[in-house]
Amino acid sequence: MEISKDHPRYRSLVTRERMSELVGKGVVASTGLIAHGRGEAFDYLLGERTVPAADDAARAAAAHLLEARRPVITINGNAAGLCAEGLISLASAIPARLEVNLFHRSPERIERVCRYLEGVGASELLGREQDSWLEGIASDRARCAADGIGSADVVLIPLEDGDRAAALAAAGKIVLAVDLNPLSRTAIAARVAVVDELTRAVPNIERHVLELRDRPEERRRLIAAFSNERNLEMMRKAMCETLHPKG
Ligand code: PTJ
Repeated sequence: MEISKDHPRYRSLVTRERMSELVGKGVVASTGLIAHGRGEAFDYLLGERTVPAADDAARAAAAHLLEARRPVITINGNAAGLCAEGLISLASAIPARLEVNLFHRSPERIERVCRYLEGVGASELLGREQDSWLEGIASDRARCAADGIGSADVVLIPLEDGDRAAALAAAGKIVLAVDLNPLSRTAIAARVAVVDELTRAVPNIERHVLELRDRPEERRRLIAAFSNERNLEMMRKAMCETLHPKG
């Protein structure tokens, strides 16, 4: 479809077109478009910008990623379709492993998502071999890579489903989420939920990683001071303020 650059929703329309094409290629799940639409609705409530509380969460997430012994970033179809290059760049800045881990999984789809990521520069991807299990999930969605999620201490999960976020937390991992829905089970289960649109959140986390790299004391101070509950409350307030502007 031809989209005019003058259209006020140009960026959103181009992203929708790309996500829809990637459904055709088997990278994005068909229900991924529904998840994307839900994300867009929450982003409207944020004014489609990174609000200060989301930036605080991004900085706390960066601090955790740098303090981790074995940090892993998981990638599903939506995350690949929206932000493949950004996630690859973030992983190399930390450095962290990248693991493809899908909700709607089949060996063919895992292969397609891996190839898509490799096509835009990913190397040493985990996820083709799923030789470990997460306790607390009663389906093959519990499967993960022993060298990745299985042995990670800190896991960044963009756009994850609530069951797996809770299972990762129950397995003793520090869960960092990027999810525009501040009411989601994922956001609530996370140690740090960054309530921001993925393509804004990922480069922002990377910026904080670069700033905090040589500042271990500040990292530990940020981690100790961060309350996910309080941050989610601020994010809900930010959304209410868009709905009911003062003055
Ligand atoms: O590729 P698969 O098979 O692993 O499937 C991926 C999806 C996303 C379909 C699957 O994990 C799923 O169904 O997720 P949920 O439970 O719909 O949750 C997705 C969450 O991401 C929702 O809370 C959305 O609000 C949020 N979200 C959607 N788009 C964005 C977003 N958050 C940040 N940035 C976005 N662009």
